[in-house]
Amino acid sequence: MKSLIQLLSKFDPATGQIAGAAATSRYLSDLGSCFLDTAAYQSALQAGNPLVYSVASVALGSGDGDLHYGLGKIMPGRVGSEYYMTKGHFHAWREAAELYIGLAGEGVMLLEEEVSGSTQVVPLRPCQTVYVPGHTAHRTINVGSVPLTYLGVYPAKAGHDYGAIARRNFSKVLIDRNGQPVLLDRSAAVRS
Ligand code: S6P
Ligand code: ZN
Repeated sequence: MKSLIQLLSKFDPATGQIAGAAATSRYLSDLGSCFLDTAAYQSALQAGNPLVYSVASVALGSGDGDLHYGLGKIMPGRVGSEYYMTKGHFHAWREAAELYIGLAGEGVMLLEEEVSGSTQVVPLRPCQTVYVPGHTAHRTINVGSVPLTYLGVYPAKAGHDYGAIARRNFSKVLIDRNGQPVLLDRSAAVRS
């Protein structure tokens, strides 16, 4: 049996930390291939290199039936008219689904199915869950004015595949138009 300290975790949505868990921080300079407006990205970087998001992860076991989970915290902000967001990934083990649980703030999940390329935008808010099926790239976006925090629970063997998204990015972008998030085709957004 695992010890109580392993079975129980204490997390703080305000700080984005889980007691005793390692955290990964992503700064603006880590997200070069994510944003549509490269000029806005370069000028934002010249002004500084802010923290865009952090993820504290708990990875207790590695067996087929084990679960890992993470606490994500995405800061409010924009690059040009695009909101701060995560890099986004497929799971390396494509069958792996994931459950997101909204804790604070106002977010959106951008889902893109690998084979069909079909896209869905699903709100991520406190006391709401978003089920991310397998074979689906997922990116989390803060469309609000306060930090967005959430838990993501996934099979231990899910892994992360960032490569496919780094090469071609998501086919859709979520743009702030007059204070409202609007979904556009990436190709159309480039021209607009
Ligand atoms: C892991 C899960 C989340 C993300 C986190 C950051 O499967 O989906 O914990 O790792 O939202 O996103 P990303 O794309 O930088 O890993
Ligand atoms: Zn994931």
